[in-house]
Parts: sequence; C-alpha cells; structure tokens
Amino acid sequence: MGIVGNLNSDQLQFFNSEGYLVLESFASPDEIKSLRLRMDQLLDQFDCSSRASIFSTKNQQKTSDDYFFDSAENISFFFEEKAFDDDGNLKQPKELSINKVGHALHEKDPIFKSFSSSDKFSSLLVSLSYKRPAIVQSMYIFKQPGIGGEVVPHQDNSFLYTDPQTCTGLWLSLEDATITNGCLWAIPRSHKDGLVRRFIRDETGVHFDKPSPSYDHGDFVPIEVKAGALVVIHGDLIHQSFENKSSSSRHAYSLHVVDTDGCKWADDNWMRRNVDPEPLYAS
Ligand SMILES: O=C(O)CCC(=O)C(=O)O
Repeated sequence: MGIVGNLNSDQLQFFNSEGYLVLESFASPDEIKSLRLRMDQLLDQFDCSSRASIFSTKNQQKTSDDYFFDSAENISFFFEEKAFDDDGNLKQPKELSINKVGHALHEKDPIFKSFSSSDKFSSLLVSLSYKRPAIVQSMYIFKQPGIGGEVVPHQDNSFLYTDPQTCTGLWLSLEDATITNGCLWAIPRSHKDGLVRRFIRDETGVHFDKPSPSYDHGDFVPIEVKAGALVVIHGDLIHQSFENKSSSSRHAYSLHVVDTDGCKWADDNWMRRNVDPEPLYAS
C-alpha cells in the first residue's frame, strides 16, 4: 500500500482520550479556495425552482422523502428551515438559503473527489488503524448567516452504523469557525460511554430507536478553529452546533468514513446504496 500514518503519538493519545482532535492547516488556502469556488459553480447551476427539500435535525418527517434517500449517491441540495417566508418563497438568494449539499460530492464531483481521496486523508486513516476505509458520505455545510440551523447533539455512529462500530467524522473548516458563527461543540470523553441510540430506516420512513437524552450545556466545549483545520470526530462523540445568528457564514466540508473490512454495514441505516463505495485503500 505504501501509505504511512501521519499522526504522532501525542495526537493519537489526545484523540483516544478526548474523542476528537484538531489538525490545524490540514487544507491549504488553495485547496479551500478551489472547494469553495466549485461549490459556487454547483450552486449557480442548481435550479431551485425544481424542488425544495429542507434539512432539519429536529424534525425527522422533513428528512424522510425520496430526495433525501436518493442523496446517498447524488449531489443534492437541502434548504435551511428558515429560508422561506409564509408563502413558501425564498427570503434571500438561493446561495444564502441552502443548509447543505450532500451526500456524494466526494464521488460525483471531480474537484471534491480529488480532494477527498488525497493521500493526506488516507494517511490519517492509516493512523486511526482503518484496514479498508470508505467515505460513505460527504456534506458541504453552509451555516448561513442569520438563518444557519442548529445541529442537535448527536453521535455519528447513530446514522452510519457498522457492526462493530467504525464511523469517524472528518470535518474541515472552510472559514474560521467561532462561537459567534456556529462552531462545533463537543462533550470531551463522551465517546467512552458508548452509542446512545440509532437512526433507523424501515417501511415507515426514518426514526430514532430511543429518545435523546437531555444534555447539560456546561459539559460541552466549543471547538473554535481557523479555516483549513480538520476536526477528527470519534463516531461515539456527542457533538452539536448552534444556530448561526451572526452576519458571517461558516462553511465546512464534512466526510464520514467507515471500515469495510472486518465489520458489517447495517441494512437498516438510512443510507442504502446501489453501488458499494470505493475504499480509499486496502491494507
Ligand atoms: O457542521 C455542523 O454544524 C455539524 C456537522 C456535524 O455534526 C457532522 O458533520 O457530524
């Protein structure tokens, strides 16, 4: 294979102990520019009169439509809940109305694909002991100024479950992320308490198998990072982000990876693919 791990022992120790890790300057200014520019082009081409699917982490009903399910293997656009007025018209231009684009940018778009399959991601996953890792979902998240929606506390293993559990989140900041514009927050060490609940897809749509516990805000720490930083998130880490009420956006590109060796993808995950994802490498 020839790819060697790029995390040192202090970084690995921090990740294993706290459940997350910040890698400053993971992406260069040029890489950030090219991802942002490409997203501008995709937004430009998106005909928003064709449909309006809203992404909500609070209201599951809104996420159970075919557009959402089909997004597993497409480049699909989801609006902010607060993007529309009472008559259903956009209150601001479409490029300031989208919550996220997902979930297969890393497969379907050449610019996002080339960045997502670059050796630095593979090296990171070698360090994290992945044997045959595959990116199963990518999201470009806008956290729009003024209307950027809250992402409620969750664990990524709830949504992308394998047995045993192998999901890791790789969240790249494309702009400085601060408390003011809706940075990530996490409960350090919460990954040690295991998976709380699962997000299941069945004949009725999607639902959680258990209610959410209530979390104490005081247990969360903000993860404020500069543009270009990668936040590595353990699949059992409780994390969230608040609404963005500021006048600055907070763009991020988020990947979720699972192992495809030595574990089984759960058939009742929301994501069902026609074609298996390509592994980044096989060791
Ligand atoms: O970008 C955000 O606000 C939340 C992203 C997140 O929770 C994730 O990618 O798992």
